[in-house]
Amino acid sequence: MLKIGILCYPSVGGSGIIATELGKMLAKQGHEIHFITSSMPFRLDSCYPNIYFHEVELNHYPVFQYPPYDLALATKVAEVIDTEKLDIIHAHYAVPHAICAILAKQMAQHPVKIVTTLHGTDITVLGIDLSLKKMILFGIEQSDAVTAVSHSLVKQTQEMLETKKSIHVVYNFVNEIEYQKENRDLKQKYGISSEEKILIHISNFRKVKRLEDVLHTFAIVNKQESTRLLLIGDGPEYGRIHEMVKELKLDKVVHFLGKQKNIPELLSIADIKLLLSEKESFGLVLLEAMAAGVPCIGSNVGGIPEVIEHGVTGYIEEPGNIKAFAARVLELLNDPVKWENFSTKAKNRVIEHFSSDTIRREYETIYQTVLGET
Ligand code: GMT
Repeated sequence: MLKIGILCYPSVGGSGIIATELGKMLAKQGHEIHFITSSMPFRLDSCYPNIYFHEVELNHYPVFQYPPYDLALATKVAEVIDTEKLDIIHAHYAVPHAICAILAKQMAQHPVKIVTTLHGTDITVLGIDLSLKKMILFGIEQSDAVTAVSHSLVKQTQEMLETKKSIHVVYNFVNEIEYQKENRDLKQKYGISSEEKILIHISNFRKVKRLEDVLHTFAIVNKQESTRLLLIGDGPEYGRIHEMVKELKLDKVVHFLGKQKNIPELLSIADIKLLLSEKESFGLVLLEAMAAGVPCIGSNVGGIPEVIEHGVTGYIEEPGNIKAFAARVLELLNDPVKWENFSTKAKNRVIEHFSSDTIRREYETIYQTVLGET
């Protein structure tokens, strides 16, 4: 059994969810898991006997103009490597986590291997910034193994950073059982009648998610079909989108639910999931919807086509093509037999291609390979 340190963003977000759920699964297999983060990962919601949490505390010495989080993290990681005799550090994101892991490895006495998982934003957003490019490249090249969550992200990383480093694709996954949870009463609780169909969008409301396209798509659909739109999440675009809803006179049919923990239950009342982003390395929310049997409509960018099987579990259209998105939504809403078929195939696709056990084993194999155990 291995001793694994996990570095991730503990807040809501796909990478934090993947890191935490992976840690929980590895712990179930008997590995000892050490989360080293700024606060308790939000999915670490009950007691797990072989999961440990090490909080990174900031130094507030007056000599620092800003408390240096990255240095505090590296110091803490080095301390945990030595005290717990860690075998592996699994860093989610090249910057800052892989960089901190590399620094920690140099400070620690105990030998450790570094596995870095790229989740997208470090390449598609930070990678474009020339001042960070060299550091991201350093983080990738100094890691003992690097994984990315889609083939598209591997290609983009290799092209953008001009690196020959081998990057393994390890897809994201969901806990399939969790997404079987149903709460049909929720529809009534939100004042939605049983005849009305529900479109759902879940994100951190960043510009890259193109929420205005979600709204405009919904506006076209709502003119023809009695529908509601659930917007789940919060972020920089929240205020602007709220204004747009008022301007479009959709405030009675668009529900802003903010950040929610009970995603599986909300998905159980949804009919279509929309993810119309400009950039998306994978789209974990699509997988969550598919696991709950909700057909997805997404934009043809990044890793989305690796998740949605076009014409089988959902549809993919060019980003910004609102008319095409709306036509696809109406096509599915107006054909219950097709909808049912897509729903079943979506669930099956999750089990066949994104099963949590398979993905956990893939990560275990990578750990064993870097440790020279295979
Ligand atoms: O989508 C976000 O803005 C959050 C970000 C994160 O770090 O959690 O998501 C990225 O990682 C997820 C987990 O691997 C992927 O499912 C998302 O597609 C990816 N987001 C982007 O590439 C924009």
